[in-house]
This record gives sequence, C-alpha cells and structure tokens, in this order.
Amino acid sequence: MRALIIGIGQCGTKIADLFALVDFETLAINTSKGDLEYLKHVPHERRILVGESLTGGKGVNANPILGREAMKRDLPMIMRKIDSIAGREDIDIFFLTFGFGGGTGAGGTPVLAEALKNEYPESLVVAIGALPLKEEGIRPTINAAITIDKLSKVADSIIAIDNNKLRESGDDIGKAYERINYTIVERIASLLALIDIPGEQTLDGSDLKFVLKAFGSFATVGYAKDDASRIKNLSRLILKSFESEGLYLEANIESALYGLIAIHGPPEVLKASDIFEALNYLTNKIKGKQIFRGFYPDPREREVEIVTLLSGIYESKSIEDIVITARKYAQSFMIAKEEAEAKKKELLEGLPDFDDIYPGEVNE
Ligand SMILES: Nc1nc2c(ncn2[C@@H]2O[C@H](COP(=O)(O)OP(=O)(O)OP(=O)(O)O)[C@@H](O)[C@H]2O)c(=O)[nH]1
Ligand SMILES: [Mg+2]
Repeated sequence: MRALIIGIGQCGTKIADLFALVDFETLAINTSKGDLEYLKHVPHERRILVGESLTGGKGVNANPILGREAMKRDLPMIMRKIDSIAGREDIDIFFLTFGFGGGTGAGGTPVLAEALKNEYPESLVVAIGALPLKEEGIRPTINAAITIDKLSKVADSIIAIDNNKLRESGDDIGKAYERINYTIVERIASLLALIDIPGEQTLDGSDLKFVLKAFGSFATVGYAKDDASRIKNLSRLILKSFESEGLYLEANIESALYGLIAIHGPPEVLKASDIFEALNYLTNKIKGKQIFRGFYPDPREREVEIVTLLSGIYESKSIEDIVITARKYAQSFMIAKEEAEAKKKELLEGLPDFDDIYPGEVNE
C-alpha cells in the first residue's frame, strides 16, 4: 500500500509535516513562502510555492478564489512533480490535508483533487480537512461549505475533523491545533501501518480502498487505546473507538455504509468472543452492514490499540451546521445585495449629467 500525503495551505502543510516526521512520503503546497520555510520535516525539494505571480508568496488571506487561481496556474508544475515522485509504481491513495476555512487549502484542494482523479484513475483521492471553529466567523464557514460541496463531487471520501472539538480541551489554540494534528496523524499512520502486514485476520490495501471509495461522502477515523492489564472486556474498548470523542466529528454512525476495524495488542487480551460481540453489534448498527476487520496479536505488546474507519456517512451535525449557516448567510446576503442595488437606483434616479447643468463650458 503506497500513500502520498499532500498538504495544502498552512493547516494542511503542518499536518503533512507531522506525517513526514513518521516517515510518510509527503508534498507541501502553499501560497505563503514563510509558512513553507517554517516546516521542519518535509524535505525542501518537496515544498512547492504556488501562485507567486499572483500573491508575491504572501498567502491569500482566506480568499479561496485566489487559492483556486494559484493552484490552477501552477498545476502543470505540481503534476510533473507528483509524476516524478510516483515513478512507475502506483500510488494507492492520495491523502490531501488542508483547513476548510482558509483560502489556499479551501480554494486549491478541489482543483488538485480533480486533476489527480483525471491523471490517476486507479488511485483514490481522500481529502482530510479541518472544519473551522464557530468563533472564526462567517467567512471560514462559507469557505468550508462551498469546499465540501466541490470535494463531494471529486474526492472518494472526505475525512472531516471538527476543530470545535478542540474547545473541550481548554488548551490555548496553538497547543490545541498541535494536539489535533498529532491525533489525525497518529490515527491514519496507525491504520496504514496495519495494512498488508501479517496477522490473525488481516486487512489489505484493497479492503482499505473499498471502504474509502465512497462517492465523496464523509468518513471518520476512530481510535482507542488502553493498557492490556486494565482491560476486562475488549468489546467495551472497541465500542469506545466509535464514540464521539473517538471520532472527532459529530456524526450519526448509523448512517455509515462501511466500517473497518484493526485491533493490535497482546494475544491473551484479543479474545474472539469479546471481539465478535462488538463487531456483531456494530455491523447491525451501520446501514451498509459491512465491517472489514484485522486482528494483530503481538506478544511483545502491553497495550491494546484499536483504529476504526467509518465511511459513506451522510448524517453529521458538524457538517450540517456549517452548510445550513452558509446557505442562510448566502441567501440573506443575496437579498441584501439586491436591496442595496434597488435602493441605489431609486436614490440616484433622475439626476442629470454635468453637461445638463454647465452647458458650453468646454469649446469643442
Ligand atoms: N486542526 C487544525 N486546524 C487549523 C490549523 N491551522 C489552521 N487551522 C484551521 O484552518 C483554517 C485556516 O486555514 P489555513 O490553513 O490557515 O489557511 P490557508 O489554506 O493557508 O489559506 P490562507 O492562509 O488564506 O492563504 C481555519 O479554519 C483554522 O481553524 C492547524 O494547525 N490544525
Ligand atoms: Mg496560510
């Protein structure tokens, strides 16, 4: 299984930087030169500045139209770079990481996603995006709603992470971002690490691709971990990985089509009866009634780690809140704009031109 992580914009490249730290193949794309320089782990030749002619390397200030244009202008160069990274060997999944609320990531990600789908029809394109905090105001919410709509038409799945969940931590914002970025990377990295390795019942790349090929609907990655000595019934820990704090997204898991679950830990704790109890419960709960599973008993382990993936989700309060707020705003904005235009016309109607009042001032 070969994955390429492509970070777009500041949030996205910070997440890609953490993936690079744990040895994933990465690429970082931004309109801000400074933000690219600030990265620590993505190799320098894998950092791409886009839209320099448009922005002078200074970012697009949450304007997704500029973000989109920057990506379009430099798309041939980016696609050549990706082609040189891919070489002859296929890339199974492109993970595009970004923040939904800014300009570079929100505007540029759908452009790149579409180009990748056209150029690499056998590969999956999975968007991993952070949803804006409510306090950030209306612009990030609108950027997010429109970007969700665009990605839902080109990406295979959208893994949305709700930043509003950060608030529950009480950390300062920088720390909270760092923590959530770390969490995303830990979950995806743990999941990918368990694909194509030996185990009791194993998951392979085609299982993961099957689950993530979900016509641009939402997906979420859950996680639970505990010390093996503390576990009385593993089924409880499995169910916990599907709960709200496990998932980082307010979503109705019953609306999911597919699930995937990977369990790693000491053999004496991975009891078949506990595992099947939880799996039967979950299989019946989700709409698509299919859960792929992998068990990886490892006598050297003292902890049990569970990574879950649910896809095909179409009921999510986090997403609905954003879409409804953006639509309401757009409607009232359009009405206000029409009113302003009508009022302006009414106010200025019947005014003469200068020539009507000052005739003959200029000799022709
Ligand atoms: N989870 C997480 N969210 C972030 C992080 N940084 C920014 N965000 C969110 O992402 C959105 C802003 O996106 P950025 O990535 O900063 O913007 P950008 O894509 O670089 O675009 P411009 O700065 O406008 O050029 C906001 O909604 C933030 O809440 C981060 O490190 N982690
Ligand atoms: Mg930026």
